[in-house]
Amino acid sequence: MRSEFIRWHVNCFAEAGLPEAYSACETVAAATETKRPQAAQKVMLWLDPEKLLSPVPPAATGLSHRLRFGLIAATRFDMDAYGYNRLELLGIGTLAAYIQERLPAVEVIMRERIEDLIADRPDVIGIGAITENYGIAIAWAMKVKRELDIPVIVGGAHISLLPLSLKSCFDVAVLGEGELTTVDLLASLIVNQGIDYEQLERIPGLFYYRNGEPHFTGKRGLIQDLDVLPHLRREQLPFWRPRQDAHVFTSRGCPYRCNFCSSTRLFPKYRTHSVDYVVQDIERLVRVGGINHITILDDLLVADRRKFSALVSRIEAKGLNQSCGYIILLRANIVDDELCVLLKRLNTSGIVMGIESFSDNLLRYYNKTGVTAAINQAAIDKLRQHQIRASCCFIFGAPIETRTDLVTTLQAVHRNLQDGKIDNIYWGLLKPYPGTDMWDWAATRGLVSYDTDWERFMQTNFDRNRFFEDNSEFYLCESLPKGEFLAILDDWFRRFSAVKKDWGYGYQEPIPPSRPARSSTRPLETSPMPA
Ligand code: B12
Ligand code: SF4
Repeated sequence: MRSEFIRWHVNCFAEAGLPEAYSACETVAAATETKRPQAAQKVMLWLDPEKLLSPVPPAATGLSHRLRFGLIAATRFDMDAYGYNRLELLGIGTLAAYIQERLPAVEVIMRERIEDLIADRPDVIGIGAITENYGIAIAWAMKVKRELDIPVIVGGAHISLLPLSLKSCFDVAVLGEGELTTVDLLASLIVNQGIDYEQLERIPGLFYYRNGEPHFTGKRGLIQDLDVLPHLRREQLPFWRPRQDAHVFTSRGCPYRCNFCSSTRLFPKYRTHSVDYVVQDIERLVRVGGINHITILDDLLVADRRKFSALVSRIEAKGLNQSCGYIILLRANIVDDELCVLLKRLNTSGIVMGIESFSDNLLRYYNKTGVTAAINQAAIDKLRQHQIRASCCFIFGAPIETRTDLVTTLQAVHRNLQDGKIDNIYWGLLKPYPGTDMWDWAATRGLVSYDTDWERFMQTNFDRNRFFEDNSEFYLCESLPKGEFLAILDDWFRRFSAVKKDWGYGYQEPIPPSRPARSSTRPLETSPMPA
């Protein structure tokens, strides 16, 4: 009788085309065969496709218990010079929306501060982190363990790219795209009334330690059709404040593979939402939310030119480019007249382009396929010709970067600033992000490990004093001594300031070394995990 019941549900999911719920259901089925059949049946009810389509309150399903899932992104509050940490959080937002739709009996609680989340006393907490904030995630998980002693899950870019850095304060890690795996994981937590590692083995996409041994449950397939993801309600997201600008995603992944970038390792296949989906999202923001400025945060929105062109036409047809301006991210080798015309039609107020360097040697080193110094310049010229404001990103301090490479780049930036072709520059030192070739390079030299001080990955405020004082800023360049490198930057950055006062961020005049050291979020824990 019980197996009939299960088969019926499994078929429902298959028919409804819900492969991820199907796999959750399989997990439940396994649990039913072995233990707690009643709990499993309850989950089956929650997963019922009809209820998925119109979520009902748990009371209507006759359930006495909801799983309360606290979800938070590790965030710095001490240093936020550029407001990065204050943007509405789309990553955990997408995850929350999907869980709420697929598991209506799970209550997702999102907070900005860990203290507030703990005060809500959820049953399970999930923490997301990029590398620079992973130390914060560890400190928060330890706090949760101390104060609530409940399961703590970790997800996000850092752990996905470096699972072996998982610490004992986390019970389990969700690797890569989180939606499908987290739904299965929460279903398992409900059925098994906590973490049952034997059951977790059946859920692909997880990583955990058991008896000191690492366990990876296998690769989780990517979501093929991104439109299965519910539209975000931004006003429910942490760090959403009444404002006139918003952020949008239309795709995941990028067809290129620059060697310093981890995006393509995180989302290995390039996939896009349908034009309809994106236009609906934008329309709601503009017409209902009164938004008049949208940053499209895709790694490379215009990678699919045909789709981009269709998107522009639809936005135009609906008049969504009249009261609203857009910012998008570009790559030099795809900039041409046709693209610039599309950008103008979209009412693009500015673009951000990863130039990285004006040295062909370095561009090759970075694996910037299809990009040379001349192509970088041609793209800047073309954008200028079409009067599109360009902010450009640069990376300094590659292992092979010579004085000539560095000066060539800085000279070209200076010239473009003088000619009014670059509006703004963003720059950073090359960092060996986990999952990239640069991580491997640094690891073989003993510069990084699973216990690195993750704060060293902070990009947003280069601290020139730390750069000298305690080696806490990465300096990977092997061709130029630190002092010489910094003297060159100082020299050119002053020249930039003479041309344009607000040419970019992240540069400070030298500060006397007597200044107090900045606070550290270095994890307190010494982990028993293998390094
Ligand atoms: C948009 C973006 C930004 C925006 C952030 C806007 C915002 N409101 O969130 C801005 C421009 C501000 C930004 C800044 C920076 N970014 Co950024 N950014 C991105 C980008 C392009 C998209 C992030 C995103 O929202 N993705 C979409 C969502 C759906 O994915 P997600 O957040 O990873 O979440 C999924 C999973 O990771 C998982 N998940 C996430 N959290 C959790 C939590 C739990 C509990 C679970 C179970 C699962 C889970 O499930 C989610 C759904 O699938 C990514 C690249 C990428 N393609 O992802 C880089 C990326 C995250 N950024 C990166 C970096 C390095 C930075 C900067 C340091 C760059 C700089 N030079 O200053 C700063 C630091 C910002 C900061 N302090 O937080 C790196 C991080 C690498 C790393 N290992 O840490 C990435 C991967 C790009 C790269 N170059 O490699 N960034
Ligand atoms: S083009 Fe941009 S997103 Fe794509 S791999 Fe290069 S740096 Fe990463």
